[in-house]
Amino acid sequence: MEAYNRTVKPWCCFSFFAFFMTFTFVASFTNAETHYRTFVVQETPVKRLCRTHNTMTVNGQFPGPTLLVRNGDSLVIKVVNNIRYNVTIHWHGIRQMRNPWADGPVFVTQCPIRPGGTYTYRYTIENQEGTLWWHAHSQWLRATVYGALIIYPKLGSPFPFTLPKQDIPILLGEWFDRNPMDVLKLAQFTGAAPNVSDAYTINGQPGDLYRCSKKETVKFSVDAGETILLRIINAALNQELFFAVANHKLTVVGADAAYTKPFTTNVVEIGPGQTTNVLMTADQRPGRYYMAARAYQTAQNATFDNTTTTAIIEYKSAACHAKKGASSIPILPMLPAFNDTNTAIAFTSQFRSPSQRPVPTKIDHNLIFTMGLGLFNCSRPGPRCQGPNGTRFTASMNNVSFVLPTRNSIMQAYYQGNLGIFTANFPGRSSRGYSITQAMCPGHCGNPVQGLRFTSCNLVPQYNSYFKVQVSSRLRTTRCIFMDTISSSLEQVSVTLTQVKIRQHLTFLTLR
Ligand SMILES: [Cu+2]
Repeated sequence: MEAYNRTVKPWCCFSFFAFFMTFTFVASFTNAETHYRTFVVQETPVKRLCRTHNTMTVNGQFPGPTLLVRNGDSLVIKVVNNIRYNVTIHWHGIRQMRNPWADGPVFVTQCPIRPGGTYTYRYTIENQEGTLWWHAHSQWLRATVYGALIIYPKLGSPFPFTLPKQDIPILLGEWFDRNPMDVLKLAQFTGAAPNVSDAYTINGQPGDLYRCSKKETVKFSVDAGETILLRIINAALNQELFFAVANHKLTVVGADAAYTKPFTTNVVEIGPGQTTNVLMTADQRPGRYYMAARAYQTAQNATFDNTTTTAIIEYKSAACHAKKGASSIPILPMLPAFNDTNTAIAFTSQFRSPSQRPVPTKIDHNLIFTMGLGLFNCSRPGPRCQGPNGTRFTASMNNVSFVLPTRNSIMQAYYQGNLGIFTANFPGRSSRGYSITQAMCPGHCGNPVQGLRFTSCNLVPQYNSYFKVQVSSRLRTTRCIFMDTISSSLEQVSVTLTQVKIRQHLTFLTLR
């Protein structure tokens, strides 16, 4: 008791302050949770487009389980491989600060989990909020092995908008009416473009417009006047997509686990890997409205899946209206033309940070990445050269094509100083001159140097070093991207027949 009667002396203040700080520090940690999950990768019968396939899934679910976490939480996910292929899981968009071993690209940050094997991913979410997703990162397993990763703010931290009661992940995918692994294998053998998908899907279902799919079309019930949050994730393998909801405006509030300055749009354009959060108010006549997605495709003469996937937004009061004789056939949204680049650019150019941020002006490194799909000349025509005019398609960056190691992962090799696995001289610009502002590459764009293994370890910047990176697809746009830091995460960028688009951040690039 006596202690309480003492006059407060400065050291007391200090000790109280220290206690307060320690308490706050500990409290901020105790608020964070650790989520333990087991992902069993397994074959599961899945029927789509009238046929049942033994589909690769996680825990028998397609799409896979949704992870719900908070900023600051840790995840411990044990992956058990019960399929006949090697597998890894990538946590798409997670910065993986100090956790590069948990990033997942096969033979880049880790060796694959072999059939029968397990691997436990451990990482912490650091200053990211919004929508991300996870997917397999070995060959084309990601066609069906994927799910949403939703990051809420820390307990007690507010959203920058009122969080609607209905918070709905919308996973857009591509469905192949054959084993996607075989589709890839065939393309890698022939050198020609891989077969296109047979359907797009919303939360795993193609929707009303495809054969044998009507009954399982995904439906969302809404109250008239209510606002819902749609977390749109493009989990398609290669295809950029347009997305819209008939008669309803969408307000973009976030993308790729970052908030954005809100803007309203009729249509969303979204590249593979990207996520876009939109608010939608059910302010139309009670009824049934399709949400729909289809391709945005600019590559000339390239075949693509030109079908349309749908799900239904159904006003709860619409059932009564239907009884009164009103039509219950949903209204389809007007989607832009497949090659409507103006609409795509009008959409993406509206992205702004919610608050003004200083743009770094001191540039330490200036890199120009030219990415595209080249043609590799074969010495003589044959079954392995079935690309245009007896060539093989070869993705390249700065005219260097990438070959995955088979004996070790690049990062392991880097840490072990095993220089036989990679080279550290990846060029900061293309060896050939290109007009990087030209929309299309005139004629033949040159052959990539094939078979060079590279890693950009020599370019790993220190925290806070500034990079100015100009990314140029030889097929479309030029963008400048500033990065305040690059995590040691390695992100695969798919270079396909279409364009490459990188919206927000660029980590490492590996081409297949
Ligand atoms: Cu990814």
